[in-house]
Amino acid sequence: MKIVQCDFLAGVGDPASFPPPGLPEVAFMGRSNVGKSSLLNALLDRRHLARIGSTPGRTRQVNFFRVNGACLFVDLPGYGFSRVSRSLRARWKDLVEAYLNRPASRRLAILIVDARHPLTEMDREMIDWLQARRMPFRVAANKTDKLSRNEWQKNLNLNLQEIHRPGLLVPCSAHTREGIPKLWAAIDGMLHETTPTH
Ligand SMILES: Nc1nc2c(ncn2[C@@H]2O[C@H](COP(=O)(O)OP(=O)(O)OP(=O)(O)O)[C@@H](O)[C@H]2O)c(=O)[nH]1
Ligand SMILES: [Mg+2]
Repeated sequence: MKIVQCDFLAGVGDPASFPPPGLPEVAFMGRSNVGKSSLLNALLDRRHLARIGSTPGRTRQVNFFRVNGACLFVDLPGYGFSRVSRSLRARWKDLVEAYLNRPASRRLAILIVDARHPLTEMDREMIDWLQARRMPFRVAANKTDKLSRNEWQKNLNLNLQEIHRPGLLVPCSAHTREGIPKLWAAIDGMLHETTPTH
């Protein structure tokens, strides 16, 4: 898709305030600091649309961006950030679950994991959850620029084998833009429903 226009639609901290469902949605989810906002910006070729932080837990709301008037990109707050209170963690869970349970005409989830590490418990829970709900998704293994080819192959074989299925796992870098065309192919597939998205 050629991006002609994208803008911030809403930042929502309360499940009662989500925008009404209508347009297809691409949801960015994953551990805190893994690069969700950075990948969203890279896909849209905008540097500062979604706020990027060096402090984990930067995105605390569900942020909606309208793309070409054709779909919504949804930046979800990250999980697994250890230095937050239990009540904040519970709020996170309520908010993300409410978003995922919200009806959407069509939806693709992009679960972002760290290309350098094994999956976390929460990553696995997210995958199980997406599969149980039959929600189409991709796993974007981000920050590949921090690895040599050999190191990436090693982590892939050692730690990411369980999700290494053709089309599902997309090695990515928001910095070098590796994987961006593959993610776009998945998004376009969802939008046009010409190719299966799961
Ligand atoms: N080297 C490298 N750094 C990255 C990449 N993607 C993101 N980062 C860096 O990782 C840090 C976190 O990026 P964000 O995009 O804010 O991560 P996030 O997942 O949105 O974080 P939260 O909103 O806190 O959950 C920033 O310092 C980014 O510059 C990447 O592909 N390569
Ligand atoms: Mg973020």
